[in-house]
Amino acid sequence: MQPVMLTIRDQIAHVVIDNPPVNALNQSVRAGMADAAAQVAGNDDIVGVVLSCAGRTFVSGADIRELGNPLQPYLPDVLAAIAGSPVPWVAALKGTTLGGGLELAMACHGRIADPAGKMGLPEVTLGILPGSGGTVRLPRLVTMELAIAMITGGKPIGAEQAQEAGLIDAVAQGELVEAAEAMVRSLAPGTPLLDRPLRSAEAVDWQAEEQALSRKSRGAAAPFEALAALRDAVRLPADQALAAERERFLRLSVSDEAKALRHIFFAERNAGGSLRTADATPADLLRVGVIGGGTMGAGIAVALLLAGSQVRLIERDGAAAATAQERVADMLAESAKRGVISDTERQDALYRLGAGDNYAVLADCPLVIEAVFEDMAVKREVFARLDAVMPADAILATNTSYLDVDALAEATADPGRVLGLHFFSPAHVMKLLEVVRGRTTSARAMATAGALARHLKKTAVVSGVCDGFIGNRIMNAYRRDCEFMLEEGALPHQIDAAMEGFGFAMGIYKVGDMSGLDIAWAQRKARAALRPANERYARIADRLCEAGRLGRKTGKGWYDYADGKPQIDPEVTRIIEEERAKAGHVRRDFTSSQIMDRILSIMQAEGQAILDEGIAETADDIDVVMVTGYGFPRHKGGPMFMRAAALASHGKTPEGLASAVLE
Ligand code: T1G
Repeated sequence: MQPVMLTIRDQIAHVVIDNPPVNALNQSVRAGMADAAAQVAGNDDIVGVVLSCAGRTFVSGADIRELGNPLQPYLPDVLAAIAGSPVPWVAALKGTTLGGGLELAMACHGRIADPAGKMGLPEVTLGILPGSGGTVRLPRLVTMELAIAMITGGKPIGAEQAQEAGLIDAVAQGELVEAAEAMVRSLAPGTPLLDRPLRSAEAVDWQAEEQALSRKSRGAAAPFEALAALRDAVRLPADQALAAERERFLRLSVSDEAKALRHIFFAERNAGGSLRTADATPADLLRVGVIGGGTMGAGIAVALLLAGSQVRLIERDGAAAATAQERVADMLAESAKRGVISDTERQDALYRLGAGDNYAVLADCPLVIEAVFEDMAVKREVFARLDAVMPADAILATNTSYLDVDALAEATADPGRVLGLHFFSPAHVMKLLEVVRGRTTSARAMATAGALARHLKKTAVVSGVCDGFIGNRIMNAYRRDCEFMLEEGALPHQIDAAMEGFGFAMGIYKVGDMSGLDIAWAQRKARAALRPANERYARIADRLCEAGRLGRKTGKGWYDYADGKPQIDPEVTRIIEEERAKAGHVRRDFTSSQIMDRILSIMQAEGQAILDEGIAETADDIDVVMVTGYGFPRHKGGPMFMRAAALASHGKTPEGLASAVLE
């Protein structure tokens, strides 16, 4: 089928792009559009063109699979033909008009959008910048200030704001294509967009914009290139600015950053492969039980409520249930305050919540998620009670970050219906979900986890059972090695600075202080007896905890927080030096790149072990876990991607990873 169709009705050409799922501008769409523009130019009967799309959305951008491999016809040439058309084109925008899609719309002479439409230039999130006139056309429609925000930040805006700002001419009240047709018939010829002046460009403080980007970008290059392209739009005539933008675009599309971001774009969409192929009917998610209303349980309840489920929240007694209910209400109020939901949605969500202490009410929930205290004995008791009340086909999930899901499953009458769900805190905000498949977890339990992830709009990855699953196991491995580096001569702030310089939002010691050092301490104590006597073990973290330094909550941890901010503490340095001496190490200096090389190689070795043991399904899934759940910089693509890229640059073939984006 042709991806671009042209039909003429009453002297109006209707050009329709039909390239599911998101009408990406691949080579055949570009060829079809070039053809349509030529047909329009060659037909004197046509007085105007309405450009629209089949399916749920207008064009959501260039085809990401073709980036870095430009094929003719090129988009800028197609857009120049449309902009220079003898008759006006009006773009009818619905769904998400993104990237090259918005550039296409801006090359048209009028734009009208569905009220729910969203428009943006998200190219920086793919390590590139708009490559077909976006940086030159957008600041002629909207103020330079908004153009900078949209292009360097990548976030789309809604139809109403787009109209107020000047990006579109109207929001359609009735049927979109009909409204577009009425617009094209009434459009008066105006000055071509590229001949118009920039809007409010003189008001911009470019240096301040650059400084603001430095604070946000965590070392990514594309936002700075995008800002520079916008500055070119001020300094250069439009045709030269277009050429300069194209040069930047072509250079960036083959950069390591762009390859890494394309890798993670597709890795996220392919994550949790076996959840999608599980051959069974998932449990219904209309009513879900949650046991435990602490931070985690309440967050899970909020996530479910926001997705439209009814939630039965169970606590150990009436008073605890009331507190849990309040916690959920507070979280919902916070979401409403931040504008994530409306007040009506907040009320509606609360209305679907029931809290109490009677397990019997769970009997009509096809799925129950337990999120009580992280202790095997406590969880076993909960599962025994669930066994007694739940119908035989209900699925029982445990929210755990460490515990042995198989051991818990064995404590129930039907281990097949048990699985682990590792949510990340706050559970209604964080996108990642580790689905832990036990030895005996059934296909139906897996299908239910897949349905739950889609329901909650989370990125789910499947993990086998092991200590810490994928994410915490890798984090524990490199945290342990960081302590060895402390023993050998590094200091906490140097390790944090190296990680932050690499692109982590926060180094491991600041993160530790924020979440508290006591949980990991309790785990180390619990496992002390199992540790082989000859295994290397650094006692520094234990010494801090023994001294009452449990992190921010006690005012001291790896840093001192006396004045709110993390300060280097000589007491910590002294403890490190004492432990270094005891371990018999001679102090040596570490550079930031030596620190990062070590952290990355530990992450990669542990990641490989996780793959070899069959704990993770793919190396890409490991990258998704580290990027979405553990602060690994997205623009580096994840530890396994970096390893594969390094191997490929030495002429070695990476095993099954990211090969599509490495050439
Ligand atoms: N190219 C190729 N495939 C794409 C695609 C794209 N641009 N966008 C989505 N897909 C696939 C995706 O892999 C998935 O496939 C399916 O469509 C549904 O996506 C010249 C250079 C549009 C908001 O950055 O933000 O234009 O997994 O699961 O949640 O200057 O996809 O089903 O096989 O995400 O409803 C700029 C990226 C490109 C938009 C829809 N455009 N896409 O979200 O579904 S660069 C973007 C999105 C550019 C110009 C430059 C989202 C979405 P599969 P989905 P969704």
